[in-house]
Amino acid sequence: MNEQVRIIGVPMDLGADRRGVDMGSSTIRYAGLADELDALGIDVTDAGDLPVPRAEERDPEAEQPAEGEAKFLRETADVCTRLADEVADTIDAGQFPLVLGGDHSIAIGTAKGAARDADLGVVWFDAHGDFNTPKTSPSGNVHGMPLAALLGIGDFADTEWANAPNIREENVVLVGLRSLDDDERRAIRESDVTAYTMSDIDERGVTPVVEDALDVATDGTDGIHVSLDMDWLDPKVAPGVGTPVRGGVNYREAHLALEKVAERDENEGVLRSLEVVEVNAILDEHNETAELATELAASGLGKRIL
Ligand code: 5AB
Ligand code: MN
Ligand code: MN
Ligand code: MN
Repeated sequence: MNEQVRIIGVPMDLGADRRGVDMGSSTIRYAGLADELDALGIDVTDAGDLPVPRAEERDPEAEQPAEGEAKFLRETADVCTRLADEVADTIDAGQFPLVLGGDHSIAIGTAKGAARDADLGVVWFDAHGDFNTPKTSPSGNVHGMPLAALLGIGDFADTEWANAPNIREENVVLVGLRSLDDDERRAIRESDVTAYTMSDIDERGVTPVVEDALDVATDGTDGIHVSLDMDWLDPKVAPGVGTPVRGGVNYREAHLALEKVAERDENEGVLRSLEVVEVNAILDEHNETAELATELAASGLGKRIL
């Protein structure tokens, strides 16, 4: 593990239909992230939050997206372009980027930045596939599209700000799926990404599934990005998310998964970036989802019980 961590907040909610996810980075900081990492002997700097336009600031006369178009795509492109630069600069400076969302659309920027001068594997902990394109999306919300965007699927093929040629489908793994749209399911099946559902975790247990995921993501790559959507967890332990789906991993399974990431990184130095997204402060109960996000980041960065 890199001993120097740079926290980058992205108070983005334009990619989701719900307000409240823009406060995610504040609530995770408030839950004590810096102290938690400090206690691990990590040298923490906080870059603060990237500027993100608010939905209300938009010119009401501006054109609304038509059917088959994504909402706020231009604003999302601007934020993700800045974030990608910030992440790439952080890695160049010998620091480790820990990105706090915001909604999951920001993963386009994080992973694009981490893949700038490296072949990157991606481990995506999520209830959802995030594999929609503007054409297939039932909502138009970009937080349901970031993986398709990074892989240049459909209309995303020509989007320079999103399509990341250094990320190969063969090195992308989804873990914990339990809610897919029909076209999205088809697109995942047709692609070369690896997808583990909650049933795989139920049958095999979380450890072998995560170990397999890490094998896929690290195979022939220079490093991996781990993207943690808090709706990966069961809503009973992580109620503060905008798109909860029953039947997710429990508290201990989530910790175990992130501990496996840290263990692999300790042995092989594979982790290039980590992000935690989709914490919704308005829907949370006593900040418990933000606290859990903080704990899981610490587990991923090497916190051990003994
Ligand atoms: B999240 C849905 N598939 O595209 C869509 O939370 C939900 O980043 C997307 O995983 C959930 O709107 C996006 C219905
Ligand atoms: Mn999700
Ligand atoms: Mn997601
Ligand atoms: Mn969500």
